[in-house]
Amino acid sequence: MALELYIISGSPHAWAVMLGMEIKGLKYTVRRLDPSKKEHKTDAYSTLNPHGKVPTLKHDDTVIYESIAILAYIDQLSPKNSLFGATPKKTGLIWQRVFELTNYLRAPLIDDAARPIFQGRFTDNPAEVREISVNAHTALTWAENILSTSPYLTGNEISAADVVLIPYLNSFLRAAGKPSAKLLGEAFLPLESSFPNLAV
Ligand SMILES: N[C@@H](CCC(=O)N[C@@H](CS)C(=O)NCC(=O)O)C(=O)O
Repeated sequence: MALELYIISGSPHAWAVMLGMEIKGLKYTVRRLDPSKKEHKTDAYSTLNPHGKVPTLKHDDTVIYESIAILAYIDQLSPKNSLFGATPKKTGLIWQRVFELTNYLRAPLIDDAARPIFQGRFTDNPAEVREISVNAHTALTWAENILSTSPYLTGNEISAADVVLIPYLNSFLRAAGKPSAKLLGEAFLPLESSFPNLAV
């Protein structure tokens, strides 16, 4: 069985799948696309992913895109370290957390902060930075509170929820450390001081 994963360097959604692959102990080949050459917008790639986004997984004749769908797919390829839980209660909680992350944490951390910073279009208006900072703070406080009572987002074992959270958090922190985001960075860095449970 040949697993090929199409990624763009720095993509948090691709990182989530790569992290999932490691946790599941799966071997795979990385196909890195160069966004400066628009390799993710070619006709050939659009036959794999019509949205022109990464990640996309090719497994022999099967093609899956959307990072969380890929995580669900690879979870069934190996019994090692279940990502989506083995009981109704666990599975329900994991999916609840995954949706909470994509609905309430992704926009403040990635869409409104990390992506504009990396793309060189982050605002330098202090009032706007303040709003972005407050929203990111609210999102991270939600995760911090959960992690103050258990080591992972759904209990004592790592799950798909943590696999989704970790790349969002790391992408946000990497962006917040950039000189162009100094004002934002000051509110979050170092993470050990602002969110100690997220930092471990
Ligand atoms: N919902 C999608 C999001 C994928 C996504 O936004 N990928 C970004 C990289 S993190 C991308 O391909 N960006 C390139 C573009 O939009 O041109 C998923 O979870 O896979």
